[in-house]
Amino acid sequence: MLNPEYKKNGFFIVKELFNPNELSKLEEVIQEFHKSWINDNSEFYNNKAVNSAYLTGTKYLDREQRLTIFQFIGSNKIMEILKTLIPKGPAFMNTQLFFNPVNTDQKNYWHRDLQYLEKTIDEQKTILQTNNVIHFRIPLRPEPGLELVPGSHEHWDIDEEFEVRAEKNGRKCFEDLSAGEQVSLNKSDLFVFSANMIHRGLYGLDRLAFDIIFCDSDPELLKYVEHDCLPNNEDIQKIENPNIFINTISLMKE
Ligand SMILES: O=C(O)CCC(=O)C(=O)O
Repeated sequence: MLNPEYKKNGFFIVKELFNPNELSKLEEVIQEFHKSWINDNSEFYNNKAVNSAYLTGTKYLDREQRLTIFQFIGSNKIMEILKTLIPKGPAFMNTQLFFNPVNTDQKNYWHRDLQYLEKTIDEQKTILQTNNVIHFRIPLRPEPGLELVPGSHEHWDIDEEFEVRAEKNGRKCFEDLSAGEQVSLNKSDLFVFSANMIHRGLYGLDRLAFDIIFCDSDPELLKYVEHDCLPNNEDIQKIENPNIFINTISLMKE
Protein backbone atom coordinates (compact mmCIF):
# COMPACT_ATOMS: atom_id res chain seq x y z
CA MET A 1 0.00 0.00 0.00
CA LEU A 2 1.22 3.50 -0.76
CA ASN A 3 2.51 5.34 2.28
CA PRO A 4 -0.51 7.50 3.32
CA GLU A 5 1.58 10.31 4.80
CA TYR A 6 3.63 10.59 1.63
CA LYS A 7 0.49 10.50 -0.49
CA LYS A 8 -1.05 13.37 1.50
CA ASN A 9 1.95 15.62 2.22
CA GLY A 10 4.72 14.52 -0.13
CA PHE A 11 7.14 13.95 2.77
CA PHE A 12 7.61 12.09 6.04
CA ILE A 13 10.25 11.47 8.66
CA VAL A 14 11.28 8.14 10.16
CA LYS A 15 12.93 9.05 13.45
CA GLU A 16 15.89 7.03 14.70
CA LEU A 17 15.80 4.55 11.87
CA PHE A 18 19.54 3.97 11.90
CA ASN A 19 21.82 3.05 14.76
CA PRO A 20 25.27 4.68 14.99
CA ASN A 21 27.03 1.51 13.78
CA GLU A 22 25.06 1.47 10.57
CA LEU A 23 26.13 5.01 9.77
CA SER A 24 29.77 4.98 10.84
CA LYS A 25 31.26 3.27 7.76
CA LEU A 26 29.04 5.26 5.42
CA GLU A 27 30.00 8.49 7.14
CA GLU A 28 33.71 7.74 6.87
CA VAL A 29 33.41 7.18 3.12
CA ILE A 30 31.31 10.29 2.66
CA GLN A 31 33.84 12.41 4.54
CA GLU A 32 36.54 11.12 2.19
CA PHE A 33 34.42 12.03 -0.82
CA HIS A 34 33.68 15.48 0.62
CA LYS A 35 37.36 16.24 1.27
CA SER A 36 38.43 15.26 -2.25
CA TRP A 37 35.48 17.00 -3.83
CA ILE A 38 36.23 20.29 -2.02
CA ASN A 39 39.87 20.04 -3.03
CA ASP A 40 38.89 19.64 -6.63
CA ASN A 41 36.11 22.26 -6.65
CA SER A 42 37.49 24.89 -4.30
CA GLU A 43 36.30 27.90 -6.26
CA PHE A 44 32.74 26.64 -6.58
CA TYR A 45 32.76 25.47 -2.95
CA ASN A 46 34.00 28.81 -1.64
CA ASN A 47 31.66 30.91 -3.76
CA LYS A 48 28.26 29.32 -3.87
CA ALA A 49 27.97 25.54 -3.61
CA VAL A 50 25.47 23.96 -1.20
CA ASN A 51 25.79 20.45 -2.55
CA SER A 52 27.87 18.01 -4.53
CA ALA A 53 26.60 14.94 -6.43
CA TYR A 54 27.59 11.64 -8.08
CA LEU A 55 29.07 10.25 -4.86
CA THR A 56 29.02 6.67 -6.18
CA GLY A 57 31.07 7.59 -9.26
CA THR A 58 34.68 6.46 -9.73
CA LYS A 59 36.28 9.91 -9.60
CA TYR A 60 36.80 10.30 -5.85
CA LEU A 61 36.16 6.91 -4.26
CA ASP A 62 37.69 3.49 -4.74
CA ARG A 63 35.78 0.28 -5.33
CA GLU A 64 35.45 -0.69 -1.64
CA GLN A 65 34.29 2.77 -0.68
CA ARG A 66 31.72 2.83 -3.47
CA LEU A 67 30.50 -0.61 -2.42
CA THR A 68 29.89 0.71 1.11
CA ILE A 69 27.49 3.27 -0.36
CA PHE A 70 25.84 0.79 -2.74
CA GLN A 71 25.26 -1.62 0.16
CA PHE A 72 23.69 1.12 2.22
CA ILE A 73 21.39 2.13 -0.64
CA GLY A 74 20.37 -1.48 -1.33
CA SER A 75 19.86 -2.34 2.36
CA ASN A 76 16.59 -3.81 3.65
CA LYS A 77 15.80 -0.70 5.71
CA ILE A 78 15.92 1.59 2.69
CA MET A 79 14.29 -0.79 0.24
CA GLU A 80 11.35 -1.67 2.53
CA ILE A 81 10.44 2.02 2.70
CA LEU A 82 11.00 2.64 -1.00
CA LYS A 83 8.58 -0.21 -1.81
CA THR A 84 5.79 1.70 -0.05
CA LEU A 85 6.38 4.69 -2.34
CA ILE A 86 7.21 3.18 -5.72
CA PRO A 87 5.91 -0.41 -5.60
CA LYS A 88 6.83 -1.30 -9.18
CA GLY A 89 10.44 -1.32 -10.36
CA PRO A 90 11.89 1.79 -8.71
CA ALA A 91 15.17 3.00 -10.20
CA PHE A 92 18.26 4.55 -8.63
CA MET A 93 18.87 8.01 -10.01
CA ASN A 94 21.77 9.64 -8.15
CA THR A 95 23.19 10.75 -4.82
CA GLN A 96 23.91 14.22 -3.48
CA LEU A 97 25.63 15.66 -0.44
CA PHE A 98 24.24 18.85 1.13
CA PHE A 99 26.31 21.19 3.29
CA ASN A 100 26.31 24.85 4.34
CA PRO A 101 27.44 27.57 1.96
CA VAL A 102 30.82 29.02 2.96
CA ASN A 103 29.30 32.50 2.74
CA THR A 104 27.00 32.67 5.76
CA ASP A 105 24.96 35.45 4.11
CA GLN A 106 24.01 33.23 1.19
CA LYS A 107 20.24 32.79 0.98
CA ASN A 108 18.39 29.59 0.31
CA TYR A 109 15.78 29.28 -2.45
CA TRP A 110 12.33 27.78 -2.85
CA HIS A 111 12.14 25.45 -5.83
CA ARG A 112 10.78 22.29 -7.33
CA ASP A 113 13.60 20.15 -8.74
CA LEU A 114 11.63 19.78 -11.98
CA GLN A 115 11.89 23.50 -12.72
CA TYR A 116 15.47 22.88 -13.84
CA LEU A 117 14.47 20.44 -16.59
CA GLU A 118 13.96 23.12 -19.24
CA LYS A 119 10.29 22.24 -19.71
CA THR A 120 7.37 24.59 -20.26
CA ILE A 121 5.06 25.31 -17.34
CA ASP A 122 2.38 23.05 -18.85
CA GLU A 123 4.92 20.25 -19.24
CA GLN A 124 6.01 20.76 -15.63
CA LYS A 125 2.38 20.46 -14.50
CA THR A 126 2.10 17.16 -16.36
CA ILE A 127 5.34 15.86 -14.85
CA LEU A 128 3.89 16.64 -11.43
CA GLN A 129 1.05 14.22 -12.09
CA THR A 130 3.09 11.49 -13.75
CA ASN A 131 6.70 11.27 -12.53
CA ASN A 132 7.96 10.38 -9.09
CA VAL A 133 11.41 11.53 -8.04
CA ILE A 134 12.04 10.97 -4.35
CA HIS A 135 14.84 12.03 -2.04
CA PHE A 136 15.88 9.86 0.90
CA ARG A 137 17.84 12.22 3.15
CA ILE A 138 20.23 10.71 5.67
CA PRO A 139 21.47 13.54 7.92
CA LEU A 140 24.96 12.79 9.21
CA ARG A 141 24.70 15.67 11.71
CA PRO A 142 21.76 17.42 13.36
CA GLU A 143 20.44 20.03 10.94
CA PRO A 144 17.69 22.66 10.62
CA GLY A 145 16.39 20.41 7.82
CA LEU A 146 14.04 21.55 5.12
CA GLU A 147 10.97 23.68 4.70
CA LEU A 148 8.27 22.28 2.42
CA VAL A 149 4.80 23.12 1.18
CA PRO A 150 2.67 20.10 2.16
CA GLY A 151 0.71 18.61 -0.73
CA SER A 152 2.65 20.51 -3.41
CA HIS A 153 4.02 17.22 -4.81
CA GLU A 154 0.56 16.83 -6.41
CA HIS A 155 -0.70 20.41 -6.57
CA TRP A 156 0.59 23.29 -8.62
CA ASP A 157 1.62 26.55 -6.89
CA ILE A 158 -0.82 29.11 -5.64
CA ASP A 159 0.05 32.63 -6.89
CA GLU A 160 2.19 33.54 -3.87
CA GLU A 161 4.26 30.37 -4.27
CA PHE A 162 4.84 30.78 -7.99
CA GLU A 163 5.78 34.43 -7.64
CA VAL A 164 8.37 33.69 -4.98
CA ARG A 165 9.77 30.53 -6.56
CA ALA A 166 10.01 32.10 -10.03
CA GLU A 167 10.91 35.57 -8.71
CA LYS A 168 8.01 37.33 -10.43
CA ASN A 169 6.51 40.72 -9.53
CA GLY A 170 9.55 41.75 -7.51
CA ARG A 171 9.39 38.75 -5.18
CA LYS A 172 12.59 36.89 -4.20
CA CYS A 173 12.98 33.13 -4.05
CA PHE A 174 14.12 33.19 -0.40
CA GLU A 175 11.05 35.00 0.95
CA ASP A 176 8.89 33.08 3.44
CA LEU A 177 5.84 31.25 2.14
CA SER A 178 2.71 31.10 4.26
CA ALA A 179 2.24 27.35 3.80
CA GLY A 180 5.90 26.41 4.45
CA GLU A 181 6.40 23.74 7.09
CA GLN A 182 9.79 23.14 8.67
CA VAL A 183 11.10 19.68 9.52
CA SER A 184 14.35 19.64 11.49
CA LEU A 185 16.44 16.50 11.41
CA ASN A 186 18.78 14.53 13.60
CA LYS A 187 21.49 12.04 12.85
CA SER A 188 19.90 8.54 12.66
CA ASP A 189 16.64 9.90 11.14
CA LEU A 190 15.54 9.27 7.58
CA PHE A 191 13.68 12.05 5.80
CA VAL A 192 11.77 11.23 2.64
CA PHE A 193 10.42 13.93 0.34
CA SER A 194 9.26 14.37 -3.21
CA ALA A 195 11.70 16.32 -5.40
CA ASN A 196 8.65 17.60 -7.27
CA MET A 197 7.32 19.54 -4.33
CA ILE A 198 8.03 23.14 -3.37
CA HIS A 199 10.86 23.07 -0.85
CA ARG A 200 14.01 24.80 0.34
CA GLY A 201 17.00 23.70 2.39
CA LEU A 202 17.62 25.41 5.72
CA TYR A 203 21.24 26.29 6.26
CA GLY A 204 22.81 26.25 9.69
CA LEU A 205 24.32 24.07 12.42
CA ASP A 206 27.01 21.93 10.82
CA ARG A 207 24.82 20.17 8.32
CA LEU A 208 26.07 17.32 6.19
CA ALA A 209 23.25 15.36 4.60
CA PHE A 210 23.54 12.42 2.27
CA ASP A 211 20.62 12.24 -0.17
CA ILE A 212 19.78 9.18 -2.26
CA ILE A 213 17.47 9.91 -5.18
CA PHE A 214 15.10 7.28 -6.53
CA CYS A 215 12.63 7.53 -9.38
CA ASP A 216 10.00 5.71 -11.41
CA SER A 217 11.16 3.39 -14.17
CA ASP A 218 10.66 6.12 -16.72
CA PRO A 219 13.09 6.47 -19.65
CA GLU A 220 12.76 10.28 -19.47
CA LEU A 221 14.09 10.19 -15.91
CA LEU A 222 16.66 7.50 -16.57
CA LYS A 223 18.39 9.91 -18.96
CA TYR A 224 19.88 11.59 -15.90
CA VAL A 225 21.52 8.44 -14.54
CA GLU A 226 25.30 8.15 -15.00
CA HIS A 227 26.65 4.71 -15.85
CA ASP A 228 29.76 5.47 -13.86
CA CYS A 229 27.64 5.78 -10.69
CA LEU A 230 26.34 2.20 -10.83
CA PRO A 231 27.92 -0.96 -9.37
CA ASN A 232 29.59 -3.57 -11.57
CA ASN A 233 28.26 -7.14 -11.92
CA GLU A 234 30.53 -8.56 -9.29
CA ASP A 235 29.71 -5.93 -6.66
CA ILE A 236 25.99 -6.22 -7.36
CA GLN A 237 26.17 -9.75 -5.85
CA LYS A 238 27.29 -8.22 -2.55
CA ILE A 239 24.21 -6.02 -2.14
CA GLU A 240 21.23 -7.13 -0.01
CA ASN A 241 18.64 -5.94 -2.55
CA PRO A 242 20.46 -5.72 -5.86
CA ASN A 243 17.27 -5.31 -7.89
CA ILE A 244 17.29 -1.57 -7.49
CA PHE A 245 20.52 -1.46 -9.50
CA ILE A 246 19.70 -4.38 -11.82
CA ASN A 247 16.47 -2.66 -12.80
CA THR A 248 18.21 0.65 -13.39
CA ILE A 249 20.93 -0.90 -15.53
CA SER A 250 18.48 -2.87 -17.65
CA LEU A 251 16.28 0.19 -18.20
CA MET A 252 19.29 2.15 -19.38
CA LYS A 253 19.91 -0.43 -22.10
CA GLU A 254 16.42 -0.01 -23.54
O1 LIG B 1 19.11 20.97 1.61
C1 LIG B 1 19.15 21.78 0.69
O2 LIG B 1 19.99 22.69 0.62
C2 LIG B 1 18.17 21.73 -0.42
C3 LIG B 1 17.72 20.38 -0.71
C4 LIG B 1 17.05 20.36 -2.01
O3 LIG B 1 16.58 21.35 -2.45
C5 LIG B 1 16.94 19.17 -2.78
O4 LIG B 1 17.38 18.13 -2.31
O5 LIG B 1 16.40 19.24 -3.90
